[in-house]
Amino acid sequence: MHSPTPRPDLTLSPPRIDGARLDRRLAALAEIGALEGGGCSRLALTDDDRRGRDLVIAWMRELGLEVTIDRIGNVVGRRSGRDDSLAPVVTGSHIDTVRTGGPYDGNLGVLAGLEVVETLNEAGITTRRPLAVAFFTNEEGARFAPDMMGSAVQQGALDLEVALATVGIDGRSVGDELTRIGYAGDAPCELRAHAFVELHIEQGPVLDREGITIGAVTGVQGISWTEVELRGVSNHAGTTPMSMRRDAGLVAAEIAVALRQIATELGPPQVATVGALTLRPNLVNVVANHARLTLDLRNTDEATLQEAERRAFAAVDELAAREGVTATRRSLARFAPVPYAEQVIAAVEGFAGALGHSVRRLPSGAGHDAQMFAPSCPTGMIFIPSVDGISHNIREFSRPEDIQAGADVLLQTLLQLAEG
Ligand code: HGY
Ligand code: MN
Ligand code: MN
Repeated sequence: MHSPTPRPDLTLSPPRIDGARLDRRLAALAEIGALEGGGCSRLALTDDDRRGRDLVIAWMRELGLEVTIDRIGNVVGRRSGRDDSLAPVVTGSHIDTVRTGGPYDGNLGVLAGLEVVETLNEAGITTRRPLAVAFFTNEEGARFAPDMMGSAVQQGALDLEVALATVGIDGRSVGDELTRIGYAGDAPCELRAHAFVELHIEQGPVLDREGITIGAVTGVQGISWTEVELRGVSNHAGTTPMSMRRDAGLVAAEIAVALRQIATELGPPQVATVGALTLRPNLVNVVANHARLTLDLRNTDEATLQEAERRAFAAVDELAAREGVTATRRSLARFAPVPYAEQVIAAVEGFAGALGHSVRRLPSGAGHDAQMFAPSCPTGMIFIPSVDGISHNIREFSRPEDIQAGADVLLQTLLQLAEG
């Protein structure tokens, strides 16, 4: 599935990024929220997220970018072009992580954007259009659902007040936490881009398994997140006959098994995950009277994703009724599949080839901030391999040579778009 030979009309601009400098910034940012044994944890709007934000903004200012912070806490560093009346070409990603985060998920896209800026500064290149490097609030959605929250608000896919009122898994609201960490900005949430390109690790096994360096991402699969609450009856684990139980813990476990069965029946690319599960009272000798669990369903095809939801919700209702447990559902996030622009996909493919890298097209299994820009401007993503396909895991790793390759393709793609 390697790419066709480079298109003749793709001329490479001279500069190349400084991969060692980019690696140093990645390592420095990964120090913030560093975990024992590697990886980092910077859940959105925590003190560690604030420290990460402060560091990246300091770098933005060192590079001469004009920094703005909007009302949902998105940070945009803008670099002037020859004609500042034109809409900017934007790149970026996120610097919040999951609890078991690696150093590259999101961070690579933001810091590669800064590396592009520093490379252009050194080369004395001023693009026709302004460039902007952004990081978006709460891309992960692990503390506050939905994911891609900041970019969704900025691009008009989520109401600002709804987002600010969102209460997270620890009972605090987005608005309160933004204020607490000092990132409740005053700029309006309305960045309009001429085009948007995001560099990101694949977070899956495809490129690594096929030995391919660059992914020209064709789009993002649909995402459905649902919170399920189960209410049963707590009782003594020793004295209560099995026939008399209303065991919320049992039903939660059966739902997890049912989800795996649904994904197996529908076949790839359907995926289904129960990622969060808490029982109450969560004691060895008490039948659980309450369970909270989350359902994460994804598919590249909207109709199949809806079928997966139908089967999952039916399973929740049937399994709960069989055990005499009540079930309630609440949607946490719902995004339809998003296609990226052929113009950008082809540019990524062409520049990867022109730079001598193997490249293939593939969809994204993970959600990304880029998908929020796709409805309003030409948008695309560049993937580099995740070794062993590992991500959302402290063992997440991408090779320096692949980081160099991805950032060079980003530079070339941004330069082409910024002259358009
Ligand atoms: O869940 C996702 O797809 C992303 O990591 N927010
Ligand atoms: Mn990410
Ligand atoms: Mn992630």
